[in-house]
Amino acid sequence: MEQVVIYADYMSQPSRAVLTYCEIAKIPYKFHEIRVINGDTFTEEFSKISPSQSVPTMIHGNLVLYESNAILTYLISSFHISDNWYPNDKIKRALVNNYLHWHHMNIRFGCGIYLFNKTIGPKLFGIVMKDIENLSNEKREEGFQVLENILERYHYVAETEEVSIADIVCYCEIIQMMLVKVDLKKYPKLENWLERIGRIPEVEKTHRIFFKLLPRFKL
Ligand SMILES: N[C@@H](CCC(=O)N[C@@H](CS)C(=O)NCC(=O)O)C(=O)O
Repeated sequence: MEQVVIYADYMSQPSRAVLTYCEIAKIPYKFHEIRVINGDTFTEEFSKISPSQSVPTMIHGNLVLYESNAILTYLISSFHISDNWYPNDKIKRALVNNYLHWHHMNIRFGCGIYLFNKTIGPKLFGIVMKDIENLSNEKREEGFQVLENILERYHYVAETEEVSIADIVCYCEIIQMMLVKVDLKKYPKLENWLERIGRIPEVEKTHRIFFKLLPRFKL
């Protein structure tokens, strides 16, 4: 089988989700570091690799994917390990997919877009967009409340009783908010879940690298 090639940045939340699953499933992959904050995604060379000029981007044989959740589900179907990460049971899988779709416009918007607007955006484009800041703040609070309600009834964010890739995707996004020291006291179940997911050895491993690289973000 051809080797998986991943273009990613440990500072990028969706990149870390993909890198974490590679660790979990022990997928042998070739890593190319793309530093978003340095404008590496804008280069002509990268535009020939990634149609969206974003990370993560994965190449496997002739296949090129540039959406993290699509990469994750592809890797799972190619390097399947235990069933919990993306269950075969159609109801459980539907619940994981439900989270993966909801994630983009809610947790990703509320956390990732907020941070991009505050950190990389001003560095690369020279502006902070006030409307985006307000909207992402609203989205984040609503999204966290949805997760708090789910976690009152279930162990994991996709309403499953076993950990799934939805938890990895969600964790990578929320932990990035520690850059601006967001207060989660209003969401005790969410805080407890963050601690539990953070203790998964492969999550610890990719986030150790992330925390080491944090000084790259000068907030
Ligand atoms: N929906 C995409 C989002 C990817 C994304 O926003 N990547 C950011 C880094 S976190 C990026 O590459 N930004 C650089 C750019 O767009 O130029 C996914 O989940 O993979």
